[in-house]
Amino acid sequence: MKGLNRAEICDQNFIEFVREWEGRVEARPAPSDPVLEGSALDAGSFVELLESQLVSRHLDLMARVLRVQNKVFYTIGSSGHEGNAMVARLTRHTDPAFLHYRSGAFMAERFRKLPGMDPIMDSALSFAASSEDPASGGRHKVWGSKPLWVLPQTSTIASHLPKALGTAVAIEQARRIGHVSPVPDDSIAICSFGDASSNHATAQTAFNAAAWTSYQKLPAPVLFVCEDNGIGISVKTPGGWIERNFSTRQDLDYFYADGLDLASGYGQVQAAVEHCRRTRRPTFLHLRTTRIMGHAGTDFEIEWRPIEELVAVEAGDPLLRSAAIALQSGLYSKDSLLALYEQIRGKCFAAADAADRTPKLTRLDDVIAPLAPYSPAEVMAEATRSGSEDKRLQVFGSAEKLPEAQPPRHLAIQINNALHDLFCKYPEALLFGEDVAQKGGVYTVTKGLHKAFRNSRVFNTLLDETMILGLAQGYANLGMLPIPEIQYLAYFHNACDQIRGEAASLQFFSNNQYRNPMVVRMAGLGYQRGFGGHFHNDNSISALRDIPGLVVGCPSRGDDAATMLRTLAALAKVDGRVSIFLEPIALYMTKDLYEAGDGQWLTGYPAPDQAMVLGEGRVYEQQGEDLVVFTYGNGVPMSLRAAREITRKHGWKVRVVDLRWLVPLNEDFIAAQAKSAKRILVVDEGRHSAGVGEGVITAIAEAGFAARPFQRVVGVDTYTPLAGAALLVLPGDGDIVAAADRLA
Ligand SMILES: Cc1ncc(C[n+]2csc(CCOP(=O)(O)OP(=O)(O)O)c2C)c(N)n1
Ligand SMILES: [Mg+2]
Repeated sequence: MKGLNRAEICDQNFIEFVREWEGRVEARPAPSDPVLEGSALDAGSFVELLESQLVSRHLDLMARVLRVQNKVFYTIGSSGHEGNAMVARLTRHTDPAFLHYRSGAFMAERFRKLPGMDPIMDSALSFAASSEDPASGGRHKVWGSKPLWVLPQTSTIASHLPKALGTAVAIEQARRIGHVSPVPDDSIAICSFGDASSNHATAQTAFNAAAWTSYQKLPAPVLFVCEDNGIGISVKTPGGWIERNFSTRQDLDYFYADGLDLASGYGQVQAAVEHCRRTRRPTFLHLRTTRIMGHAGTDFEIEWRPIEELVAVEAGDPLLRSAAIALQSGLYSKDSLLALYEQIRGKCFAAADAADRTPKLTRLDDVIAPLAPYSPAEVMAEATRSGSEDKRLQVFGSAEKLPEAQPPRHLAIQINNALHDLFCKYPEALLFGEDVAQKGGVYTVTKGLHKAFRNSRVFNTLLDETMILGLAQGYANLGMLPIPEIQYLAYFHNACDQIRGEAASLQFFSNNQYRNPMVVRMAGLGYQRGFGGHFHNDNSISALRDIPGLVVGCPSRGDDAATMLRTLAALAKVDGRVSIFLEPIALYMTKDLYEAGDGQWLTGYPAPDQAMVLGEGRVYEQQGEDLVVFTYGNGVPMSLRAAREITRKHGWKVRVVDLRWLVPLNEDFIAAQAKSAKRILVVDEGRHSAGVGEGVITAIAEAGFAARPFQRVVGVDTYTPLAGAALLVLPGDGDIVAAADRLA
């Protein structure tokens, strides 16, 4: 076999193995009989599983050949993992699946569950980055299918475990809140991953949260499938580690199955699946696999692994074992098996050829179309649609107690009122996070919700932001409206990938077939008097600004908070969007603007038929053209105070523009406001190199107004210190006045 690459050698190995096989042939079993004596697998199922395995293998082989011809753009394969077809066979196509990248055989097998589907052609379209690829529309090679409940996953290993658990929990939660679930009540969530990935923090948090859930006797029907091939790219997993690490965890029920042998593995997989479905307990299936043909087409194992080791691994190819079962059982002769092998190879190449001739993504607009869908009219109609009046009267107490009938109140109260209203309007809304239930949140913003809407809709989670956002994705996957809370902006950062890599990417990578809409509430920004230091006064906004498709709104006053929340919920419902509602902590309780007791930062509660247009800012003193101040959040009241002083000093009419929407920045709105400005000031409480101001300034410059006299007041590139020292690093009223002085 000189001159062959390892893929060609594995291919040859199969053919030679069949040709040279010399075992005893048994009496051919009937389709419903065990394929081999004592096996839980019947002959009919074996025949189909074998075919799924061969489809997967030939897709891999085809990809290796056509990659070099630039007709295929992905070579991470499934070879050695074909045993995962058993998991697909033993579960339903309505069991939501979050799959490892070595899931070719799982997919081929799941494709059988619905008529008229062709796994070979669909995969070929995906490999070829064809715009006709039914999974992602040519955006990525993903395992995904809308009708088959396979939600496409990113390449970030382990990042899908939290949402898989979230989906499992959501299956049960739907029943508790009377939500009509799109999948049957006794569904389970399936989640596969590699042995190396099981060590990842994101995986571990899902295992922990699953156990935490089942320990409390709450259902969490998730099947974690660890496909253990003993290696991660080139790093070996210590022998026995997976069993050692997972077999004795309480509240995570461990099962082992031999994924290299369909005859013995099938009953073992069946036991795990049945256990998960029946007990609704988190189940860990340790599936033995191997890795044939390296990590990917680019991994030339021959360069870094001893040849003896390679040969030994290749000898453990599960398709050789499947071939032996096929021959020994008498279901296939050598000739018929080799004919099947070649027939499937032919189909894969033919599909690849056809896929190569299909259109690719060639227009930018098409590439980004599913990223951030926006239907302004429908969103506004949904945002201004009031919930049931009866429900409101019941929740708020009486017509006199409705929030719009109350005197002006501060931000925290109006957010609280708006959340109560959203809960009246959307029976599928859920609010969860750390301390949000009985306590009503650290700042009492969620006070009363738990009492009014009960534990099934308002609940505390375990302390883990990754898991909070994973749960949110799970609820969203099943059509609920999650409103998770991240207690402080600083603590978003350790879970950021769940939004950046996962939630915000789903519409893009699924060509908008799957959506996980949510409104994430996040308390943040600086200026808390006498409390906190950095982690409670984090002003880092850039981590939110570079997430494609995300919407970030930041209200500075109570009425805006209410109308903005309605729009965010409508964006979720109508367009499936993921958004962040950034609540400036220091303004929660702020009542006064200019002088103590003036009550000028209190606002009335807008009636439920009012909402805010996405991207629209609030303008104070539209006629003010001598100086236009662009700002947001805490910068708004600061700038309004400074404006008074600037008018007194320089006689200028000053306009203050509250951007309100930080992502995406409304560049047209900014340009329109800049156009009539004689001087421009940007007041940005973010950091010098990573705030919002850079975006505002760019918008102004690109609109052609760069020549206007201009100043920026911005935070310093530092962590925020404790107590009074914080005010040294954050912009203050005086800094704004001083900047105006420089402009004068
Ligand atoms: C978070 C993250 N870190 C690193 C990588 C790069 N990477 C891709 S696959 C892989 C190894 C995974 O090994 P394992 O989980 O055992 O799965 P296998 O490939 O063996 O099936 C690594 C390190 C990644 N995709 N995601
Ligand atoms: Mg591995």
